[in-house]
Amino acid sequence: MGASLTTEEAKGASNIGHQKMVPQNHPSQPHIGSMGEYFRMHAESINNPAKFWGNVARELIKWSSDFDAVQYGSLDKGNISWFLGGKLNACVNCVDRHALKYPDRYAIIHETDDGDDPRSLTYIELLKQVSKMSWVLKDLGVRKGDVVSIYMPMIPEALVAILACARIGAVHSVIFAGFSSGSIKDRVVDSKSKIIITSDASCRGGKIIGLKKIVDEALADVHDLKTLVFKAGKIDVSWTEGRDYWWHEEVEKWPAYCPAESMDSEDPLFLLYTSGSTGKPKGILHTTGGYLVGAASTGKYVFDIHDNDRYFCGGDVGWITGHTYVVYAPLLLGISTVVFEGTPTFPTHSRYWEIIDKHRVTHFYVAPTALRLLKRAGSSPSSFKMEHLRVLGSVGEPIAPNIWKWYDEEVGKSRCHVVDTYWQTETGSHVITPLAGVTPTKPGAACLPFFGIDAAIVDPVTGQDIPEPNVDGVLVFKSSWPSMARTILGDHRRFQETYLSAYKGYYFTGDSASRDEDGYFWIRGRVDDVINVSGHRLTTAEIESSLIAHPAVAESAVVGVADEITGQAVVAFVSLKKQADMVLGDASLSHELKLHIRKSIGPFAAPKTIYVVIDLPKTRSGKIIRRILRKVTMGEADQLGDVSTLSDPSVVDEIIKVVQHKQ
Ligand code: 6R9
Repeated sequence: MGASLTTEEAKGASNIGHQKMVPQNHPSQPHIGSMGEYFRMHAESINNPAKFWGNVARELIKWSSDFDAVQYGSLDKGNISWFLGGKLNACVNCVDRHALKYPDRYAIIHETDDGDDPRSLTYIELLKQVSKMSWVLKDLGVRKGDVVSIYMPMIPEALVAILACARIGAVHSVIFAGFSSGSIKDRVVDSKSKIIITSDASCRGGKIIGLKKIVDEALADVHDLKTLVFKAGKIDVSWTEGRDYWWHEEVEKWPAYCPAESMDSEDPLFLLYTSGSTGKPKGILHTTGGYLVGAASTGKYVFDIHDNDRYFCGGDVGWITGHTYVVYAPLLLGISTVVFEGTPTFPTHSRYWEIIDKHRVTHFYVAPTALRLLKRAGSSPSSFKMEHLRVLGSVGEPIAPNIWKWYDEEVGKSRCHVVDTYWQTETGSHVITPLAGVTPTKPGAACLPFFGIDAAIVDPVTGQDIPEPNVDGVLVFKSSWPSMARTILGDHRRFQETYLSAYKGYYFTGDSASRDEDGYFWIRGRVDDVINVSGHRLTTAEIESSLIAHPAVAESAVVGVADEITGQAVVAFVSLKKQADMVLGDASLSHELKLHIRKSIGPFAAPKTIYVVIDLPKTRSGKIIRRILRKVTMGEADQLGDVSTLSDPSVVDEIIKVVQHKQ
């Protein structure tokens, strides 16, 4: 749509919503001067991607050898590549070029759980640490193209590990440190990792969690995999000689500079496992050139990052937000990124605001779930100055207008630009978003497509493009963009089926959205069985398969229901195997099943409620009708709709009784 807007329409857009004057402490004007310029640039990015992205890629990224062609392939064929023939190294782009220019600028500002003993790193220190780690990885047998798993807390060393992989051409696969040993095992086995980098423990919210112990459990029957362990010094760990190596002992052996591997633009940079529509997590693969161009260009234009900015993203490095916007975007642009090990509520509900003041943070980026939690807990950002803040970002789920306003007024003192950025693990970087200081915003809307995104709303059934204003449908993109994922590791067919075949020739986001009279996009939520809990992406299928693995469970069905704090919450229904029914009472069983999920997936996936029922509502062909469960859970048992396909309607009455009894 944006591509076809005329200049007149573009002018009209500047009367939309509210737009802030540039705050007085802004170092310079935004990179883009007007909405007209945004529309012109967007049109060029769609109509002449070779020219547009060729220029952006050469401006923001250092190539050791220029690319021959900007883009090749089509969504239809699933053979996308960008910047063909270009050679570069991601780590050189994030570290070396800045270490040469301003060695003493902070690259990483470390904030520990309790604020004591930070290990912040300047760009030159980061270069030294990354170089040493590169040597260590090579010495442990890691070669270009090998996969390295990283299971670490939010500490500077997690970034050192990531960048060292990039430096030697290894593919990093970060596993969120909240995942259980079973999830780690699935991921290291699927990715054929050579080594897993971890820490003895993590310290969050005043609690110590033994990460190495969880890794030990994961590797109990996985052979030929080494571990490299950073010593945070918090606890004793058990040790397997010949398999386990201490980080501090290994780095000491090596020089402070290691040459970087020259990589092809389309060489893999990283894998990140994400929940898909079946139980098995998918290893989403991103390549080097296009991903970096996406990260750097969104950093520059969406966040309007300028030299000397200090940027704080509260996301975890185990998710895509941490990859692109804790590590890559800020470091590619040579600014300082805050790495926060703790939680927003420890020791007080003011932890974020203290960090923002302490480090003179200019950009703050967080998920609405954290804002909801803090607002409800009575956190008072108004008692903090936060005078350097310019841009406030939101990510991961829709942000309700009242939370948007609280963010804007209380945190931003009505003088910051609020950007609600919509994107996915698969898109690599922002796709629908306002540009800070440029796009007039509307609370709750993700606004307009970023450069290169040819967004459309299609009819979910026919797949027909609905170009008119004021429409609802499914959000798709009509052409590829540099930072889109290239494949699912080992399963390109699944990649094509999931993203490229649902609506032929288009990229299918899996989200429904509407477009208003001004062409603004409002993201509504998933149309598949993905559940978004506190910005963590889960599927009904993965929780169901975990439940079924429990010896007492015969069948299970999981639904996502609205929750005031976490956005959505997991509610599970289980029916039991006959013997189990007699042994266990409901309360202890649902407690046990919650523990079981915590152990098999991770604590964040544990259902809020588990209902033990006699049977699940099914069609005559045996398909579970989750729609009915959702309605019953939401207290709408009187609006079940068409129940004629139910094989045994009395099951529903039983379920209603169980749910009402527990509520
Ligand atoms: C970055 C990230 C992707 C899913 C996505 C959508 C939801 C993300 C959003 C948003 C509304 C926003 N989502 N940002 N919904 N407004 N600004 O979260 O990636 O973990 O892969 O999740 O998150 O449903 O499809 P990921």
